[in-house]
Formats: sequence, structure tokens, C-alpha cells
Amino acid sequence: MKLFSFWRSLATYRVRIAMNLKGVKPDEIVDVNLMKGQQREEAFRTVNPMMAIPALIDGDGPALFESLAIIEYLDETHPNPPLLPKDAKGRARVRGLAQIVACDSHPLVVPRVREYLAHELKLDEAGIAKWCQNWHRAALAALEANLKDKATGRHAHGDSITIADVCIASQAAGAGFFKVDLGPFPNFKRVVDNCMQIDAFARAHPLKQPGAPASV
Ligand SMILES: N[C@@H](CCC(=O)N[C@@H](CS)C(=O)NCC(=O)O)C(=O)O
Repeated sequence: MKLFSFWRSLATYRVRIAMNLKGVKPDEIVDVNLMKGQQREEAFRTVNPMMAIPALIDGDGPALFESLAIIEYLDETHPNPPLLPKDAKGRARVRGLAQIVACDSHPLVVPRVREYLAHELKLDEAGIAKWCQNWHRAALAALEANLKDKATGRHAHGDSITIADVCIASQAAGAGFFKVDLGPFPNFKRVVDNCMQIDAFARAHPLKQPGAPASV
């Protein structure tokens, strides 16, 4: 199994958490340095034409892409512990929470968007920070409101870890990168704190990866 990864990538963080939870260790980790633009080089473009990580090659392929698709693949091929609830409504809630992060919020702050804002729309660093913080807070507000529901337990959905927790952990790491205060989102923070007590989450954190700085 070959994982295309970079320390700072929040989407790859999600996949790393799922792998740790499942006890799956990739045979090879290929570093795609997003700060050097290696995601756009031909060698990686043939792996994922979207020019984004993570990508995962299991055995003879094909390359899998999109963190949520990869995590569901891992959940199907390594069913224990399950990362989705047994009931359809529960699965819909968990996927909804996960998609607020992976589909509504995160895509607005990735390098290609920040680079477009800087180079094409000529936004300065403060303007880009304001953009990123705005979309982070929008997702955090929606997650916080959803997490007030009685369906939330120790974790985002009941007391078992699901894909929602995996995504929520990545949203929290992103909030740290973009200096967004979690104070106004106590339910979100409680769920994150519970996750971060679990080794599979803690050792997957971006700042624990090879090449990561001590802080950002
Ligand atoms: N929706 C995708 C997002 C993938 C993505 O955009 N990954 C970022 C790193 S977290 C990336 O590789 N960005 C490259 C770029 O924006 O140029 C997923 O969840 O896998």
C-alpha cells in the first residue's frame, strides 16, 4: 500500500487517522511537497489528475483519491472498528457532518485556492487569512449547532468514533493553522479533545509528521 502524503495536508490527516484506527500501515509513503508545488508535477498528475493529496494505491491499483472515498474504502476492506453507524439515518448524519468539513469548508482554503486569491485576485496575506478564517468559522458554526443534538455523545455521533470525528479533527487542525479561536464552539472542542486523547488521532496530527515544523 502506497500513500501519497504531505505533513501539512488536512485531507491526508483524515486518511492517516483512519489507517491508524484500522491498524493499517502503508508500505510506502510518497512525499508530495505542496509548498514546492509537487502536486502539479507530471509524476503526481498521472496518479491524481485533480493534483491533490491524498491518493492511495493498494496493491496493483488503481490509485484511489478523495479522502472520504479512501476512508470508506478502508472501512469496507478493514471493517474493524467500523467508522459508520449501522442505521441509515445515523450514516446520513455522520456523512453530513463529515461533508461539512471535507466538501463545504476545506476546499475553500486549500493551496490552489489561496494561490489563486494571491496571484489572480491580488489579495494580500491579511485578505487571504480573512477569507480562510471566514470559511472556517462558517463550518465551525454549522458543526457546533449540529453537535448540540442529542445524537452526539462522547464523540460526534454517540460514543463510538466515526468518519465525522475523523473530519472534525482535521477541521480543528486547520483552525489551528489559520488561527481561528475555538472558544465560541464548545461542543466542537469537546469532541475534538476526546478524539485527541486517542493515540490514532494524536500520532496522525500534521505537526507529528516527518518534515513538519514544531509549530505553524
Ligand atoms: N476533497 C479532497 C481535498 C484534497 C485536497 O485539496 N488536498 C490538498 C491538501 S489538504 C491538496 O493537495 N491541495 C493541493 C492544491 O490545492 O494545490 C479530499 O478530501 O481528499
